[in-house]
Amino acid sequence: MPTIRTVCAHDCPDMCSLLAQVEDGHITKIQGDPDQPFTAGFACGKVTRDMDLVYSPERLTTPLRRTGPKGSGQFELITWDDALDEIVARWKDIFAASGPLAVLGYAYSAHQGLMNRGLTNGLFHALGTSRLLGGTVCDSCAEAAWDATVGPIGGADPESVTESDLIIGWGSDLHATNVHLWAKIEQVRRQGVPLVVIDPRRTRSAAAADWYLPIRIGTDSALALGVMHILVRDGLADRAYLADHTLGFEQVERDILPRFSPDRVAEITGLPAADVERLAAMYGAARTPFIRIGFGMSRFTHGGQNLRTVALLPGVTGAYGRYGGGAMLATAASFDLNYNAVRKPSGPAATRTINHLKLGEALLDATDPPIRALFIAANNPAVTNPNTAKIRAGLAREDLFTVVHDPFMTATARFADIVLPATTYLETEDFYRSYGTYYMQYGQRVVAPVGQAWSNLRLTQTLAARMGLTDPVFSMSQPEILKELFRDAGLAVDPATLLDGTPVSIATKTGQRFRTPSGRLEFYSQALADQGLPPLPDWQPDPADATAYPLRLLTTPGYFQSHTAFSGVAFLREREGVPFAVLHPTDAATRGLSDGQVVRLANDRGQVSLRLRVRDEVQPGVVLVPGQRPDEEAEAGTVNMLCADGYTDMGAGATYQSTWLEVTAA
Ligand SMILES: Nc1nc2c(c(=O)[nH]1)N[C@H]1C(S)=C(S)[C@@H](COP(=O)(O)OP(=O)(O)OC[C@H]3O[C@@H](n4cnc5c(=O)[nH]c(N)nc54)[C@H](O)[C@@H]3O)O[C@H]1N2
Ligand SMILES: Nc1nc2c(c(=O)[nH]1)N[C@H]1C(S)=C(S)[C@@H](COP(=O)(O)OP(=O)(O)OC[C@H]3O[C@@H](n4cnc5c(=O)[nH]c(N)nc54)[C@H](O)[C@@H]3O)O[C@H]1N2
Ligand code: SF4
Ligand SMILES: [Mo]
Repeated sequence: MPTIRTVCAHDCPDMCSLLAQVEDGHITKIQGDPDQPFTAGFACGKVTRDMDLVYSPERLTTPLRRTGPKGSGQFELITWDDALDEIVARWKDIFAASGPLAVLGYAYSAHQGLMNRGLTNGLFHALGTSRLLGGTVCDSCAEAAWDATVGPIGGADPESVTESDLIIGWGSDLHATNVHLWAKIEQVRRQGVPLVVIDPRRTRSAAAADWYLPIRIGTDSALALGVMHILVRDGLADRAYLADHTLGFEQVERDILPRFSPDRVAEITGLPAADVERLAAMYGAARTPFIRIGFGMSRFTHGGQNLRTVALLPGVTGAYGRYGGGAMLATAASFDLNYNAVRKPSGPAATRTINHLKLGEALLDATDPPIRALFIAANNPAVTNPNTAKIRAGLAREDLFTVVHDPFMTATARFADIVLPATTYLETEDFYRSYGTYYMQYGQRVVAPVGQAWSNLRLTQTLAARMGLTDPVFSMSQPEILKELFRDAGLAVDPATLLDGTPVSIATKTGQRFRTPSGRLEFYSQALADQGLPPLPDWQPDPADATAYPLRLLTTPGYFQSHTAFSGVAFLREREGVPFAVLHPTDAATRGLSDGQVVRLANDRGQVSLRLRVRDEVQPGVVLVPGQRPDEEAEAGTVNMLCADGYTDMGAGATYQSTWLEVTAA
């Protein structure tokens, strides 16, 4: 029975190397590859079920054309030829009447392959349409904050934790979102290295840690500054490292740190002052403390400042200079590939961009020209974007020509005029580079497409040809595109050696390098000052603190669901359980609410009905809703109906955690 090595393409930092067993053209088993050290022979509990994703009875298998009102979900079967004829005819009409800016390409990250993901964006770049300013729903704030501090370069290698003497999971539920790093950390803990978790939710990672700090949402910068205050006070700052590798620490020391005494930090964070002292003492005593920074702490109004301040901490003790120490947010920026060959084959350098978070506004309000056609792939904004009511109002426009390419009939696809069946990654061939490790790997197609499903690559290349684009990349095979990705790239690797699927690591054992304008870790950032942002790390209360609603929303990842990418797998939906909200016992008691009842979560944007769980997993004042579950799985609605769609201070990112609401009996 053949075993095919491939790469997991789900949006996940681990980027596992997988072994898939195939019998009579059918996948029978998926497991982790023992020959990739990070994957280490196991795949997560979601992906070992990916046969059920591929062969889900809910898969779309043919193109569909809308027959009922928008959003009604009424469709008829059509052929691929008819679907493509209609799309191309409509786009050409719109180009002629309103220009290419009236079309919006809105494709995102559900297939992490550089070709299947990148070339869809390349199509819209070459066509000169309005383009998606992507990733603001996810990592744009965190990345902008990291770039302003460390520079556009990856952080500490997760495989270096074998050399760490203290590990801090700071705003990242590794058990859910980075399970292979969790496994590595477990090994190191057996040798006595402590794991500290700092998170407003007592996550599974927090419950299993050596020490858990239940921090108040959005106050990590205050905690980091409190730790710095104590390090300086106790003579634990590495003055030589600060002088040689950092910029502006003396200003922080003079103007900022005096305001962050342990007592004030305790007031802000909700942690006892003694715990702030203990954390600083532990951090100061460690030689190679490793901080895994998650995106969670960036998803509120001051998220950039919050994350950036945490990323500065390893500079104070010089931990950035030692293998095993430092901080890791992501690694992708270290892969110097020729991405433009795929993402920008031709087309205007500048065009109208639409922030990923503002699809609703763009569809409802854009003028000059208004958006008349929308193409969505690998993205389910009717569930995963904040302020969902606005998104759905935009998608419901009868005069908008919407095409959705997805393996499943999603909430978004139900609003489409044409729905096109997409393959899953197991039915595609592609090249991958991780965003949470330093591996890159070529992934083979495991099985032929199910039904009439097409890959993103095939659809993109076909549409490009029919729209008259002649860029060579639109007619290249995957191995040919691979060569382009390495042409004039910073990585000295012969792409031909990658085609056999061997995982290759680009990790080095040096200390952290900095790619900021100064070439140093920037406590003072002129780039931020130039944008009118505070150039020094600091903490400010959230501006929405004065809201009329008493409870603050916390949204977190699902353990057996990743956004909506696995919602077509019945087994995983059941494992995740019915969508629920969590309140602390005191908040439940003051509202007369009890465990198990259906409650209504409401604010000015909308209302959602969920099962209530009463637990001290969160602090008073917080309502936790894990995952983004589609409406039909919940009592009513989906969490993003409540979520704020404002921008973060950096990177114009999402502010899910700047959402306030009330919970009552349904
Ligand atoms: N199982 C699973 N895996 C996933 C995903 C999934 O949904 N499910 N999503 C994938 C994707 S697309 C991404 S981007 C990554 C995201 O993975 P992460 O970087 O881990 O980010 P988040 O999912 O935002 O949340 C991580 C943690 O941040 C905490 N948090 C929220 N606000 C704060 C705060 O103010 N301070 C602190 N200290 N912590 C805070 C939350 O409680 C949560 O436990 O994971 C990927 N992997
Ligand atoms: N409230 C709240 N909302 C959030 C978050 C949060 O923490 N809180 N997290 C945000 C984050 S980090 C992210 S990344 C976004 C994710 O949001 P989305 O990008 O919308 O992610 P998914 O729900 O996984 O939807 C991806 C879609 O792509 C489809 N798909 C899978 N493979 C392929 C393929 O190969 N080709 C095509 N064409 N389609 C495919 C899937 O079936 C699914 O419908 O959600 C964000 N939304
Ligand atoms: S841990 Fe992440 S990369 Fe690995 S199999 Fe699961 S989803 Fe894929
Ligand atoms: Mo994400």
